[in-house]
Amino acid sequence: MKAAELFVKCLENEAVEFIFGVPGEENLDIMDALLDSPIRFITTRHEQGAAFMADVYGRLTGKAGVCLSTLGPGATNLITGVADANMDRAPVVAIAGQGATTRMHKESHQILDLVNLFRPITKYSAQIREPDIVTEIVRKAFKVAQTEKPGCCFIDFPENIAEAKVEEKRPIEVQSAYTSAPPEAKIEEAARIISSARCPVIMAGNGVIRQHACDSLVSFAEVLRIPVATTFMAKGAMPFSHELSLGTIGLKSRDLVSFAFERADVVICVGYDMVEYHPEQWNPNGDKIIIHIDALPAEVDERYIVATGTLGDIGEALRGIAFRTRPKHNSPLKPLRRAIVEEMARLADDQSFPVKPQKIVWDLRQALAPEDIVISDVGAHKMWMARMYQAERPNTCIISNGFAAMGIAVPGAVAAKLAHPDRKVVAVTGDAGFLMNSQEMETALRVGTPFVILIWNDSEYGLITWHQLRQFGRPSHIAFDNPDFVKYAESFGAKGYRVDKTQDLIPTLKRALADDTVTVIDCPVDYSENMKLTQWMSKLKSPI
Ligand SMILES: Cc1ncc(C[n+]2csc(CCOP(=O)(O)OP(=O)(O)O)c2C)c(N)n1
Ligand SMILES: [Mg+2]
Repeated sequence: MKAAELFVKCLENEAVEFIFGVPGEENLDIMDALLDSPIRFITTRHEQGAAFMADVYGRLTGKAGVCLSTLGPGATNLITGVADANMDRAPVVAIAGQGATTRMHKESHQILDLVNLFRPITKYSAQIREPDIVTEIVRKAFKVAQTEKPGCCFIDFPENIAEAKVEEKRPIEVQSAYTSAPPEAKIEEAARIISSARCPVIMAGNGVIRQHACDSLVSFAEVLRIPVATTFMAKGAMPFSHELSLGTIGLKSRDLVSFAFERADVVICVGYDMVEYHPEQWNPNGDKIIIHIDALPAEVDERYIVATGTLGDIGEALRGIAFRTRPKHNSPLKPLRRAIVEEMARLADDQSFPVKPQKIVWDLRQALAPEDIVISDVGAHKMWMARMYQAERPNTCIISNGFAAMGIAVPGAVAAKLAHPDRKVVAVTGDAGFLMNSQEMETALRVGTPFVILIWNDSEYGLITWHQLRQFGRPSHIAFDNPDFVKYAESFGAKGYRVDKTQDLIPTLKRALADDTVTVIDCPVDYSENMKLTQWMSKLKSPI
């Protein structure tokens, strides 16, 4: 058999369902071998789209998403999505074709040293130099990508190796690395600290979702009566409707939830990655007693000096600590929840136009069921979604907050619909981020993944305007013109709607969700609320 055929067998052995990618000259043998495989190839319109699809598929399923490109420019186009997956801890295996090993030592058409190019944005980057090592490289890439903390692995596959004959052999058996239970002594120590805490609070990060420890988190909070704030990427780890939920933390300004951290003496960080929300933001004086509950040791940071920690299975740790801790009767943080819930609903009935961000988020929540999935792009809209979207279940509000790359929402929605065909999917995006990967609407229509794209239209790089106004009081080079998004959608064969008055938003969302095709909703947004929020936050008084 050819090495390319063995390679595809190895992917089947890893239970790969989809490969997202763009075919090229240097991956001809893989593309041909895929014709005889049950793996579904999703042909995308840009390699960045393919990488974002693999990224979101990996994040939603815990199984590595797979993307594929050709060498040189195809591979460099993968980079943003690969870096995003790696920093957001999404398991991904990225594969690129490569020129023959007989021309790699010299200046040669489209050849780049891809293994080194991908090294800083992956956990493992390797070239298949011999047909014989296909099985080991593929197994290693999947194992490393899927092991805590997950991330991206890169495989460079030269064309002459792909077409070379290889002795028929079996792929290596799939074994997942086992996460051990944390040591008893550390559990005892954590329980001791929490028992004597005056005002503990929990910061839940994406590790809780990755390790399927959400139920354990909720029981832990309930048994010990400790309120929980989630990071952007942990939205839904604790249902927002739960009386112990304080919603989401992560804005760089002091929001209501920040008061919980100002007041707390002990912060219990569970599955928390500081790439999302720097400790400087919530522990400026470095005086919090920090308990670190995660699979791996904490990153070094001046403001994250750990009092104790448990390494290993998060669910086991939470159950063990809850069992040994003396619960408090009432948290002093309780009144904070009331203020947070009130703030969420403050503009629920606002009918002004353009639509206020708070109202868009509110109406979107009303239009969707708890298990439906929204994927936010990156911009001011992401801040509002993170702050105000009430997620009830894990992995129902996907936000990129490690690398935070614009352009993820539309391709991400394709992957979400493929991973969960039974749920509704909405891509929430700015007008700028939308046009970065809007070509994947064609992919979505061709492969049959209906979803709604909700564009917050401000004809600006809104988040950057917000930062500029805050820092310098005047905007610099942030305005642009948009195409007619309705006609643009229609030109793809998708459906387009424009929201002309705020009352129309909910009915339009409902109609679009029922359309069973790709739909675009052009929704004008009133971003004067951004600076109003900044001013409101600067005057905020603690309700506790
Ligand atoms: C690929 C990429 N380029 C640039 C940025 C920096 N950036 C973050 S948000 C933003 C503006 C986003 O504009 P838009 O998509 O219209 O969303 P809005 O802020 O208006 O809601 C920019 C330029 C980024 N995060 N990712
Ligand atoms: Mg915008």
